[in-house]
Amino acid sequence: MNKQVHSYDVEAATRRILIERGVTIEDIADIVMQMQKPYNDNVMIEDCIESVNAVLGKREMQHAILVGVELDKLAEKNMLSEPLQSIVETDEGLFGVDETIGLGAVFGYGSIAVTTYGHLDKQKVGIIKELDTKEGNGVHTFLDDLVASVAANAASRLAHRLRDREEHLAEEEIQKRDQEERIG
Ligand SMILES: [Ca+2]
Repeated sequence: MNKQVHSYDVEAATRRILIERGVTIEDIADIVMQMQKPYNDNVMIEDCIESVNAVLGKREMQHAILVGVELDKLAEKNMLSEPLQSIVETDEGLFGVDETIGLGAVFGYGSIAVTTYGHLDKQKVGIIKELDTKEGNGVHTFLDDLVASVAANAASRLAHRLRDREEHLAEEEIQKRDQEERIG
């Protein structure tokens, strides 16, 4: 029988891999802040951090990060087969699988997540830009899109939560909705 991996281990590995690749929760929260500020002047960095943490608790997001970053790491070590090695290593212009993996993980958080992801993909805000331009400093072909995906999900989640709060939904109801979001 195959060994079942505990979800705590998967989440811990996801968090570890982000730190290992130079991306902190705060880096992602800063992007969320920039995305939400124009729509909600009262948004606090703590809200953004909380939202990023919640998104990282989602299995679909964890799996996307683990797959994408693994490919970045293998490319860095020259361990992919050609021609994929060269394509990933050079972040070849027409290679879109990195964007597709990031996009695939934003559907669970609704249309705001999808449009925010598209915006981040074009504008490359904050750490995303740093990763995108980190020439000669490792391969981050997948990581920039995955960070955009986490940030877009966290921004969408936060937008909905802020509205729930405005409408004075009971904290219990907000928590319940959150648990349901986690499935997927
Ligand atoms: Ca990319």
